[in-house]
Amino acid sequence: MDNSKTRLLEKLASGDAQVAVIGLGYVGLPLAVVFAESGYKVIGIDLDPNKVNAINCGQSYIDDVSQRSVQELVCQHRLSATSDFSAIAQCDAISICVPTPLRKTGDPDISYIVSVTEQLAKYLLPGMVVVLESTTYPGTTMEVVLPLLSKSTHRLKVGENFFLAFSPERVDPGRRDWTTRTTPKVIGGVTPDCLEVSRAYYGRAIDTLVPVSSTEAAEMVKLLENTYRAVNIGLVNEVLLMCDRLGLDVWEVIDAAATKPFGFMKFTPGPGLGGHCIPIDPLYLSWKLRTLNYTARFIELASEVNTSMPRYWARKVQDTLNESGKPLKGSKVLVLGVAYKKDVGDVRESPALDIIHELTQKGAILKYHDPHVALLNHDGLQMTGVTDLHEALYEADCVVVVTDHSTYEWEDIRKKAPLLIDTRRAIPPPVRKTPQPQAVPQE
Ligand code: SAJ
Repeated sequence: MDNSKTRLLEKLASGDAQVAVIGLGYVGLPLAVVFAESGYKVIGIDLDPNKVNAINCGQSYIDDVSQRSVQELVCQHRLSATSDFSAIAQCDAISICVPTPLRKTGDPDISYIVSVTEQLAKYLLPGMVVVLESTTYPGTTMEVVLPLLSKSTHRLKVGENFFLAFSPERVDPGRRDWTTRTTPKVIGGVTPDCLEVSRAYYGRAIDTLVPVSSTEAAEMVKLLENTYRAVNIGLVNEVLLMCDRLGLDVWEVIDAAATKPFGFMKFTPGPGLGGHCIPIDPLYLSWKLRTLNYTARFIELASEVNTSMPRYWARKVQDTLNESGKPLKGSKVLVLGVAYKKDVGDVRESPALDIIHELTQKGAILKYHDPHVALLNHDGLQMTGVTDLHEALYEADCVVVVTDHSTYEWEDIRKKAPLLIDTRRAIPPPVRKTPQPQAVPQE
């Protein structure tokens, strides 16, 4: 009987294990730091030399990872980085945290997973454990990663002399209350021994593990989590469209519904869905189901509603200017916030980009301000953010709040903006007095 598992479990338990984290983005770097802080010696692997150099110089480029933590771990030689995959040969445990975007066709693009796994297979040795973290469709670990790793020249047998699992990332950029270490982590192995080994690997650094019966179950858990968000955001965006036609204030309706202490979870309408997860992950699931001749109707409908929101808000700008006798064409429009959500600097899939595109195409003159995004060079848009917000507010014909960063002085903006479209209800209307829920005196 191969004793790879026993030896690996001993290494992981002793803390002498050497760990590799492939992909050092908003998921991989926090994971590498948490592994190093738990006692492992960690080598981060990334193709981007800027990321590699920054880490080796003790710098963090991820808001949620402190400079100090990277500096200390690098000085203690518990964290380093390289672009050289051969470092894997010295490792006992490897985590893959690479992006899983969509192709232009809207189909899943797992090319990063494939290319990294092909590199990994060259250096995979008996006695290693591999965990895939990238969000992907159910079956990827078994149908794509496992066959590629099994091609290794070392006659590897999964569950016997090497171990493979899937554990979805749950990083919520900008969140302070739940961290990589404290957020419960789902994990599923190809075999029971794979699950046992990967739990020993992660259990040293993550407070709570949630084992499931397979890698496909773990892959599906993640997609359910993000589909749940996308569908509920789509629902409240449609409720906004309904309230618009009913002449109701959707935020008042949602705030009141949210007083229900059970059976309701508050989501808020907005400019549309941004980020590299929520707009994309559910489409991995609907794509997989289409290959099984099933149409994931909720996912496709939610995507249709969410992607229509930038056009809805651009029309609102046009109508508001029109009501004040100003054509959109030639009007100066100032967008406040271009990041995909508050208090982050990431513009990937940001609906602000679509709103800017839509208004520019109709002849408006666009400027933007975002305290986290000095330069916009994305999706064919190249703009420099204004630095003097107050001057920009006075110069604008219409101001659109797209991202409600916490640092904005909303009362000041309300006073200075000639016309204001608020896609986030960052600025409650001055007049509406929301009747506070009254506790009925007990008889
Ligand atoms: N949004 C709304 N209304 C809402 C909530 C969000 O319009 O009620 C918008 C946001 O403005 C943003 C988009 O949806 O543009 C996504 O928002 P998000 O809060 O889900 O942000 P992400 O994508 O950075 O993080 C999510 C994580 N969020 C939470 O759990 C709160 C989580 O689903 C995943 O850990 C992460 O994606 C991921 O990596 O999958």
